[in-house]
Amino acid sequence: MSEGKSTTGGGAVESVQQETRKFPPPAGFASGAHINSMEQYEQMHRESLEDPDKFWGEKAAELHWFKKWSRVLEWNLPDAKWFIGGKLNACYNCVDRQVDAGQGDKTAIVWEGEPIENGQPEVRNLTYNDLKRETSKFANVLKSLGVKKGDRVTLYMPMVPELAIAMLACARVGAAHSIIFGGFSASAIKDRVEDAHSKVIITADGGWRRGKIVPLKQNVDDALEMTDVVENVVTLKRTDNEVAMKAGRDQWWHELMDGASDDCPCEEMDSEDLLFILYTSGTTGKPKGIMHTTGGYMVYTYLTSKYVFDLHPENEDELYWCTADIGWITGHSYIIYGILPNAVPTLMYEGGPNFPAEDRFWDIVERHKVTKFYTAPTAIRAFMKWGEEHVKKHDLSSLQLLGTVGEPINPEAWMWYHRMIGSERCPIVDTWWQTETGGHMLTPLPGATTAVPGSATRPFFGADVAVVEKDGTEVGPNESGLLVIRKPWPSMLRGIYGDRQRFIDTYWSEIEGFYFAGDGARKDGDGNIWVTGRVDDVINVSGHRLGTAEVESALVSHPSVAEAAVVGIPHEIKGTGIAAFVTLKGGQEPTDALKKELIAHVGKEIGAIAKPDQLRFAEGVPKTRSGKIMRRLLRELATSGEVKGDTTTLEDFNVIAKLKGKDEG
Ligand code: 6R9
Repeated sequence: MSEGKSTTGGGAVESVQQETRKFPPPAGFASGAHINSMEQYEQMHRESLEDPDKFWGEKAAELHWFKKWSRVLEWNLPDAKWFIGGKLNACYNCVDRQVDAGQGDKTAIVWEGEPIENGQPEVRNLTYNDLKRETSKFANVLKSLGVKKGDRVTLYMPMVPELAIAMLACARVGAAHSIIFGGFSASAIKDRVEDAHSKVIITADGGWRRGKIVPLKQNVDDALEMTDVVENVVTLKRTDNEVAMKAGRDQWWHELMDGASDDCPCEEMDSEDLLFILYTSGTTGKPKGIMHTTGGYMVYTYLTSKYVFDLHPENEDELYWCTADIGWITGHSYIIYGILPNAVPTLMYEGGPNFPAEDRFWDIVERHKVTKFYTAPTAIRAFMKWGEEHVKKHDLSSLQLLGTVGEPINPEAWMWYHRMIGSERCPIVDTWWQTETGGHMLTPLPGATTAVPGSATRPFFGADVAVVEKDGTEVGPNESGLLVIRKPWPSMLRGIYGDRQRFIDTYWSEIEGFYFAGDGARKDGDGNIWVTGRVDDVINVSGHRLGTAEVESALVSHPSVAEAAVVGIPHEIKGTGIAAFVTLKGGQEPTDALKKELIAHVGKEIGAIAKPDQLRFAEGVPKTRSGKIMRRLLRELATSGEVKGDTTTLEDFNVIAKLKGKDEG
């Protein structure tokens, strides 16, 4: 199925520069695909940009609307409104619509829990009828707690069906959810509930992760010690560990659900009503609450799911699995909101990829007969490291398509995925997008696009993605530039919650007239785009975004620390690891014990994903004369121990020599 030859060899960056292997859509796949030729893709892409009203009007009509829109798009840079005047409900499109169509008994969610007891995994199937009943009941629970249309509800839950139920119930009553990934700490919860003014939190006693209990309720309790905005906490029993229940504030999920009516019609929401807020890291210490509204987000995630994963509800075997956590945008868009309206069952897995053993994912694929599989490069690299024997134990012949998301995939990992998991017969879709874009922006279409390992290839319909200079002009073939989006697309962010200025400064000020993504890229002679990574102070650790400033402020919040500088460094599995340089306050001793304590402190302040891989003590960090930390020098130092290149803007040349002398990495 493949052609061309490899010229690759070394690390990710080098091999991306030279990649020449090409993988046209497998013939058997293309014939049954929604979009099955490059001509068809190009024509539709052109139409989508030239006449967005017609293109998106037709596509939006594939969803259910209580009231049709009067205009498709209103664009006043940087504000887009889509499907103006249209009324719809996200939960209705995910659930009720399938029930109305006589498909109530069809499986909507296949869930597998982490623990395996007596050799048996815990599995639950939820039909659209089940989801309608449960989301209606929980919607009534939310109402009984005083939640109204327009309120924000925080969800801090494990990957259990009740998380999907809670988010869809929010959509049902018209409240925006703010989901916090279960790996985040108590202070992260506190910051987010305060920023969102969220009066209700839905959590669980715990969640399972690699055989251990994550104490979710305890973290919520700790967070609520620090703030008093939250009035009600609903706790799901999942792990049966002891938790404290505070009278007047805390209630059990099952007790509230017991008495709840299963009748709750979906609220008719305006197309531009807020569907959710999702916090993501930026270049300052404070996370940004990215806002997504209902109509455009639903249409775009529905359509990208349909075409990029080539979903076929008429195929009774179709079973789609995205391994992300719902706490990230990938889980929002491509476990729930984009997939359910396609009436294709979506698999949700609670636990880790290597529990109880390194073959857990492949065991799940085999047992459930997964057809479409979407994961992250960091996971693929971990599987490569764990060894082929774990894969070979399982029959993966049900798989038809593979996807990746989160960071650039190095061609070696792409080839391994293609060969070991896809048996050289499954197309791979490498999808570039962001929390802010809501859905896929660059991606192959599996029945049309010739894939090239390491490139996310072409823009999706409606996406006008370009690689430009600072002045907005396009760079030439193979030249590096900045990745921008030049026209509005339906699922674009509508703002940062409560911070209009930051929205303008971050996305709309760097390159005039265009959305600036924060990534660098180049376009090759064939028109394929290669995303090379962040060009701002955001680092991508295992596909999860972290601001260097966020980690720095966690470090300086420790009483022993005077100053900290954090940089990303290459990491075999995580893609990017974290190196921290720390200056201690006078009188503090740079001991190993303190180093451990500081690393643990970052875990406590942000979450385990933010823990530095290296921590070095320094007498000072190098800065430019204008006071900017010289991250490039620190990166070089942390990576190679050497500092080359231009240091003429350094404030204190001495600092480098001292850092080198004190290398404790
Ligand atoms: C969906 C998601 C966004 C950042 C983005 C970029 C990186 C994501 C990528 C990719 C190269 C891909 N990124 N997918 N880089 N190729 N296929 O990950 O959202 O968490 O907001 O991160 O991730 O750097 O700017 P988010």
